[in-house]
Amino acid sequence: MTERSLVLIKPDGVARGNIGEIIGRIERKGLTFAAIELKTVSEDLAGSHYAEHKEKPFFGSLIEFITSGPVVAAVVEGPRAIAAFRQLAGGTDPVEKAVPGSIRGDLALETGENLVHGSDSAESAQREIALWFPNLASS
Ligand code: DAT
Ligand code: MG
Repeated sequence: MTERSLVLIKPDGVARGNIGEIIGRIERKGLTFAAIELKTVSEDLAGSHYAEHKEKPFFGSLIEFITSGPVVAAVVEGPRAIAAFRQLAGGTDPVEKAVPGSIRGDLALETGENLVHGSDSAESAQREIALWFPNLASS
């Protein structure tokens, strides 16, 4: 079944010049892009996107980081796209939970600056796509 996932290349990935590297890995896996856009992230959008983490001690630094520069927001599409991209991304902590061959495992050093976001479930994907791409028809 074809799925859609909301993928972000976070400000560290854009600033480090990793857009092409990350897009290349997504395309090599066989996933396709239903939407892709360079975006400046407002505090409002950041807070809604990360609402599940509102009570966490790192919430403030997370919002500061994700609003610190432009991100690439994309809707990635394909069979099992949600799980497929989470595998491409690797563990949240790019060292402690390093997955060799993954985006974070290969390219990131810190949990706070781990290059990419990918929706973690079908419900999250639907919510996040509506938030970032309100004009994209849901399917
Ligand atoms: P993921 O991005 O793998 O879905 P998450 O949803 O648990 O991870 O957390 C969202 C982001 O918040 C994560 O990519 C980086 C940051 N984060 C998570 N846990 C953290 C921690 N213990 N310290 C600092 N930042 C953290
Ligand atoms: Mg998450």
